[in-house]
Amino acid sequence: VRATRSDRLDAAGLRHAAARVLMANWTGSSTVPSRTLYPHQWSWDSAFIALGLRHLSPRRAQRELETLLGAQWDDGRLPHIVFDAATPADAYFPGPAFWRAGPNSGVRTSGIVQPPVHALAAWQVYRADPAEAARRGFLARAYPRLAAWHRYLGTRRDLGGHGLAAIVHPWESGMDNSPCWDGPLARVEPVPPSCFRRRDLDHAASADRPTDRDYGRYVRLAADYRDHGYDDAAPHAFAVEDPAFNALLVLSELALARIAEAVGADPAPHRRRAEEVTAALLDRLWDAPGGLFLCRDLVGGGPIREHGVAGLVPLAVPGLPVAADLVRTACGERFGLGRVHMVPSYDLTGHAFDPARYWRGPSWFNIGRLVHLGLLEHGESARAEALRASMLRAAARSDFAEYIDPLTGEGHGSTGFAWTAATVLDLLA
Ligand code: 9YW
Repeated sequence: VRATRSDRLDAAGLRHAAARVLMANWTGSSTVPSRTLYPHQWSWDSAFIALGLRHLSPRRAQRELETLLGAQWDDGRLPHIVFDAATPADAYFPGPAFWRAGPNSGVRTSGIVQPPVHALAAWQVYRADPAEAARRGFLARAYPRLAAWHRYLGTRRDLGGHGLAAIVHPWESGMDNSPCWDGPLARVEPVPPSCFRRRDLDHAASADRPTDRDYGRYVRLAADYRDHGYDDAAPHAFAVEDPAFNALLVLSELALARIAEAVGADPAPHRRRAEEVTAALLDRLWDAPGGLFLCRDLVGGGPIREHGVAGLVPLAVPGLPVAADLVRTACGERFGLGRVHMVPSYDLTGHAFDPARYWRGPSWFNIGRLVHLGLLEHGESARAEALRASMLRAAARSDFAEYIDPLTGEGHGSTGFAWTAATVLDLLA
């Protein structure tokens, strides 16, 4: 994909290159985020990938989501990884032998979850080709599974008891080593590095990745959850309400209401739930002085006073009453919208800001797309267009990098990254 390194790449060339990335990462039933770093199916990646794939092949986009939904557990949870049986078990850590998990169908999965982008993706995939979707019964089969997934989040995961879904592991946020987790993680005793062998460092620079100490804590939390049988009622050393996770739940409930209508079910409970989660977001996580949503620590108690990009994601919620404040924060010194490349994952002025290390500063394409949708939703079309141009430029220059340095635009992590390519297709459609 050498041609994509050019700054002057035309839209057709970029679209073609993005399609090539998605085709190269397709396994036959789903798409791997990266051939090197992440050789299985990841939950929220698949939703973003389906949003891009729908422009190439609505049928393949349906299949992507169906493969993930096929790995759903009896309690309704959608696992964050579905392991590809044809890939060597030790290609990724922690692999199937660590999680010892999966639904009764025999598919091997992890036992934690990721943000609920799936109903949102399913609705848009349906709309890309309603006739093909109807022929395959796509929505009718997806609806009960998506509804069960949301029910799981609304019941077993309402650990705070105020209507928000809680995450019980940093990986569940999708923003693994965000500085927002430093405080809550400080209470977790890391397992010694000798207890595991990281595979990510075979494929990426260690300065770009979480530290060994982070990994020791991730492994401890995941092993404890596993050893409690993935029981959400068991004690948790880490439990947090995250604004991005819950904002995506709102968007997905709204999409599920549309899906319900299309399949002849009652949309009202989904609309009601979207309203309830929005109200709880405002009530529990909004920080008016900072103009940003904050994460809330359910174990230590109280808001986590770190400014992560998760706090900007609720901008995508239609009718959000504090949208103007969020736009102001996005354009201010903390996130520098319009002055840096895309949207940084963490406060540019924050004590922990690092432009290269994963979720501690770098800009990510899936998040950029959500902020872009939020700007469009709230009538900020000029800013949305500038962000879109920044994303297309960054993807082209970085060979579809996993993430980029917000200060220089330089790519980091793996290249040929699936949701980067999918987001490009979505932005060019
Ligand atoms: C890991 C696959 C996943 C993403 C996450 C990202 C990373 C897995 O990769 O987590 O091994 O650290 O943080 O958002 O879904 O792309």
